[in-house]
Amino acid sequence: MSSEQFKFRIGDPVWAKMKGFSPWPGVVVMPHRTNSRVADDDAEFDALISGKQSVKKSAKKEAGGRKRNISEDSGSTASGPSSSTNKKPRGRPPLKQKVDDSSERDASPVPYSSSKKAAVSGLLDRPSVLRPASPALGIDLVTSSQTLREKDIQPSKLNFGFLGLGIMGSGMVKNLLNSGHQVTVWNRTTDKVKDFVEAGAKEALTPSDVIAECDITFSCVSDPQAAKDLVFGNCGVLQEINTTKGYVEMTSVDSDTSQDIAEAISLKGGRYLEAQIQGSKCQAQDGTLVVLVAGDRSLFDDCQSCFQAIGKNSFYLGEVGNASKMNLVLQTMIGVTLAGLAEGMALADRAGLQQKDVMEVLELTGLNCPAILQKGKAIIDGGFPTHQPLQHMQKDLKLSLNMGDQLEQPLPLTASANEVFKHAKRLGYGEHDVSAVYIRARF
Ligand code: NA7
Repeated sequence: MSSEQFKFRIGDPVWAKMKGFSPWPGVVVMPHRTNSRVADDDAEFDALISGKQSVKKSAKKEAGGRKRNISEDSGSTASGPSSSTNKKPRGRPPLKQKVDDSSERDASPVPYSSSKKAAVSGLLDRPSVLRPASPALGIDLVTSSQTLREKDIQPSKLNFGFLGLGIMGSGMVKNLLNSGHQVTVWNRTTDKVKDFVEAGAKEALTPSDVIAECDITFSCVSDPQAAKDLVFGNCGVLQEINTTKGYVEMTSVDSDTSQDIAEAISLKGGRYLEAQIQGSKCQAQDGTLVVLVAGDRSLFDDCQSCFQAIGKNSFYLGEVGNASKMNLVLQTMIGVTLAGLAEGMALADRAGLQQKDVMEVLELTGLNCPAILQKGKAIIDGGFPTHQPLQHMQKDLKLSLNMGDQLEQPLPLTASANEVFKHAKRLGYGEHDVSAVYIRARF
C-alpha cells in the first residue's frame, strides 16, 4: 500500500498496531510535546547555533526548585555564541529552517527542492556562530605567589628568551621574572608585551631577535603549526641559532614536530629540549606546573632554575619525543575524563538531580580530585572562563589519535572524546575553558 492511497486527516479514526500488542482503536491527532524541557533545550540549541543573541537561561527555577545551568551572562567570558528570546515554535525545527533567514522561515513553508538544498548547505556550512572574544588575561605580574617565595630559587645568570605570552606563557614569564631571571619576550600580538616590559622584561621585535639576544629561549604557542612557524618562518628562530644557543619547545606538540625542530636546531649547532607542561592557568601563575623534559641533558641542567620557578617538578625522560608522548598520554586521560564528567553532569541535570549534589557526593568517593571538582564547579557556574582553552585540548586529542594511528593502538574512547570536543569547538567554544565541553554534552 502506498502512502498516496491513504491520506489521514486530524480526527480520522484508525487502528493502531505495535509489534507484540493487539491492535487498538485510535484517532489521528497533532503530535504534542509532553516534555517541555526537551522543547526548551531545542529552542536553546537553535538559538545557540544561530549565533544572533546570547544564551540567557537565567537560572530560572523549574518545578522542584531545580536550576538550569547553561547560561548566562554570569559576568565571565560568556561572550560566546548565544541567544535568548527566540520566539520560534517549540521543538527542534527541521534542518532547512535552521539555515534560512528566521523572519522568512516562520512566515512561509519552504518548497521541497529549496528545502533540500538548504538542508545540504546546512550540512556543509559551519553554523554561523560568533567567535567568542579572547578572554582577558587578568594576570598580576608583580605579586609573587606564596609557592614561588617558598622555593628560594637561585636564578641562573644566563639570558633567557620567551616566545608566546598566552595563558601559559604569561604565567611562566611572571615566575621567571619574579625569581630574578633576565627575560626577553616576544609575542605575535604586541599589545600583550607592554605589561611584561613594565614588570622588568626586555622586548624584542621578532623571534630571531630574541634568539640573538638570549642564551636560551623558551617557546610556548598554541599548536604544532605555530611552533614550526616560529622556528622555520620569516625572522624565525633558526636564523640566529648557532653553537652558543639553546632552544626549549614548551608548546604541546607531537613527537614528529618536536623531532623536526630538534633536527633543524642541531643542524645549526644549537642545543634542543622539549619541555612539555602539565597544568593550566592557575598552576602556570603559581609556579606549580609539572614539566616533562627530553633532549639535550646539558641544556636541561642549564634550565634548572627556570624549571624550578615555573614548576613543582621536572622530569627528564631521555631522547627527544619522549616528553611529548608522555604529555599526550596524560592529555588523553584528562580529555576522556572531562568528556565523561560533562556527560554525567548533563545526565544528572536531565534526570532532575541537582548537579551540586552530584559534586558533593563525588567528593566523598575515590573520584575526589582537584581537576574533577574544579571542572564540575565550572560546569555548574556555566561561564567557562578560560583556564585551559578547549581548542588546545581538542588539538591534543587529535595528536594522540595520530600517535595511536602510527602505533596501531586503538583509542576508541579518545576518538569519541575528540568528536565531542570538536563539536563544542564548532559551536564556538574553542577559546572558552575546556569545561565548556559540557555545552556539547548538554544538547
Ligand atoms: P593561548 O592562551 O591560546 O596562547 C597561544 C599563544 O600562541 C599566544 O601567545 C598566541 O599569540 C601564540 N600564537 C598562536 N599562533 C601563533 C602563530 N602562528 N605564530 C606566533 N604565535 C602564535 O595558549 P596557552 O598559553 O593556554 O597554551 C600554549 C600551549 O601550552 C598550548 O600548546 C597548550 O596546549 C599548552 P597571540 O597572543 O594570539 O598573538
